[in-house]
Amino acid sequence: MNTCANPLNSKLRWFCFHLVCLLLSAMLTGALYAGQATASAEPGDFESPSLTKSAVSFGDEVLSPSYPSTSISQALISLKNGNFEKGRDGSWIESSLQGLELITHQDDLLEGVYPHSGEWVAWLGGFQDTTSISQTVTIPLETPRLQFWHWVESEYPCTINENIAHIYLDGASLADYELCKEQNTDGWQKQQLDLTPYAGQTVSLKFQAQTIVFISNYYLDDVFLVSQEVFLPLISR
Ligand SMILES: [Ca+2]
Repeated sequence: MNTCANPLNSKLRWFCFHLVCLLLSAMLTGALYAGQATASAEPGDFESPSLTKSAVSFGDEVLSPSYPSTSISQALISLKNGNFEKGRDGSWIESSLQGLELITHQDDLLEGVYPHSGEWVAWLGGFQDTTSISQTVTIPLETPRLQFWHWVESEYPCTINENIAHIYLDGASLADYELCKEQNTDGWQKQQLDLTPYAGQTVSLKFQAQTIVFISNYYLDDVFLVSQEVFLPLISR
């Protein structure tokens, strides 16, 4: 016997109506949660965006992270033509007492030397020359660290070789690197300099190499402004 169908029992009809509504509501809610559970299990959702290097635009240049990471969070901002891949586009002011062109395509590099990225680098140094590249840059509050890759190459010992590279900010020396045999990097080496005192300011950044007597080479590539590296724990399911 169908008690709910009894037209004489209004209370039972009222109860049956609400029971059906509750059942329908429960079924609908279950379907929604089932959909969410399926979505959260998609493989691409494992890595949070905060766990990858973030790409940031500067001028007309937008850089994508060149390598994946699940444990480091770091913002990167390129200087204008910071990877030199636009060639000699005027972003950098070049200077050489010998009149050399410093932003160089890989076809014109010495044998065994190659770019850190792409096909272009800045090649400072040489023989009895003072070479430099410079540009004006605003140091963001969020990324107050100068990061660049350099390659020191010389065949002459430091005892007889006074060749040196300087990094200048508004004419003040930030760092010096001896350009002599014992300081050879044997390839690309990452450097970072803290520019926090200059955060928010617009300054002139200059890389300079002085070669007094002997030949020394100083290569640069991938000049960035970066945030402090933050190491995050890996997420496990
Ligand atoms: Ca490059």
